[in-house]
Amino acid sequence: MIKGIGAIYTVFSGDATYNCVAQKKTKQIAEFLIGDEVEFLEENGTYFITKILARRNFLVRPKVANIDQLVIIIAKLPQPDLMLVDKLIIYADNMDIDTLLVVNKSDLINEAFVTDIKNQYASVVDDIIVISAKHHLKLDELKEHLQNKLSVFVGQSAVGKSTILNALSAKLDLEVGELSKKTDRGKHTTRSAEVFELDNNTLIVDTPGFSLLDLFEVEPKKLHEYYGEFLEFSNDCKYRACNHVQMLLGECAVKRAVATGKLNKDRYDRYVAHYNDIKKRWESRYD
Ligand SMILES: Nc1nc2c(ncn2[C@@H]2O[C@H](COP(=O)(O)OP(=O)(O)OP(=O)(O)O)[C@@H](O)[C@H]2O)c(=O)[nH]1
Ligand SMILES: [Mg+2]
Ligand SMILES: [Zn+2]
Repeated sequence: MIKGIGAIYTVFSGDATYNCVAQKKTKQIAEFLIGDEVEFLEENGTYFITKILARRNFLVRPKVANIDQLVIIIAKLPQPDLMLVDKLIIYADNMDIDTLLVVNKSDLINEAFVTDIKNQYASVVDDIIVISAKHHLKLDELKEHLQNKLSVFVGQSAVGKSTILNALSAKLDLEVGELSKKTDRGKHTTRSAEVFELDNNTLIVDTPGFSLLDLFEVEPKKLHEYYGEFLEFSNDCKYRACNHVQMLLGECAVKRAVATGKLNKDRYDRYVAHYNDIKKRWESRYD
């Protein structure tokens, strides 16, 4: 896995790092992205990258490839925008990236908040952890999840993305912002995405706000496929192509599961809102 700076690329291989240069030929083939898996060889004391291996996924902005996990960070304040969390999970799912949901600022929350988040997301994301960056609580657990991976931190402004990074590494001193007293919202302190190396082979991209989201939009009739928790019920819907929105309770097993508390109602209600939203946009675009 590489981390590039200028014309020198740091390549992590096993426990060692190598400073490599691109072979002329390789350079012509493609541009390197952080996270690229490469082959390299040594010639007279210089290491040359000879090949970029196929990418599992990549982002254009920031330029990273082979992302292992999206670390979605929320807190009680700023008030979580769970529709945004839902969209990030869909985005990750589509790119085949794992998801870790981090509830930060545990010093400010009560049990009920955590229980609600777990009810909504336990079956949807790969893992949920509760930490406090400010008070250094459960950071070891977070570290374990990050080890030997390329992670991208995302979340609303002021949830504590940069604070977490500072807490994870004594080397870092990133700028952190306050919540606006008037609106209880963040001030977009981090301006551009940047990659940090915690250990060999452990890379983290800190991002501002939500620049990722505009890149991908699901087709309305496929949206339900991204709500994994619906799956065990949807086979019992009367119609195969049921979208779990317009159908009656008697026809839609997903709706019945919501009514009987087997599926989380908040998640389902946001699904309906999301569905109607993209449907409207698709219709105005293609009609
Ligand atoms: N109480 C408490 N406050 C925290 C915690 N973690 C971060 N904060 C505070 O949250 C505020 C925002 O933190 P940042 O790290 O700047 O948030 P960010 O997500 O990087 O925000 P942007 O860069 O704007 O996207 C700061 O005032 C931090 O001190 C925590 O665990 N507990
Ligand atoms: Mg920040
Ligand atoms: Zn249905």
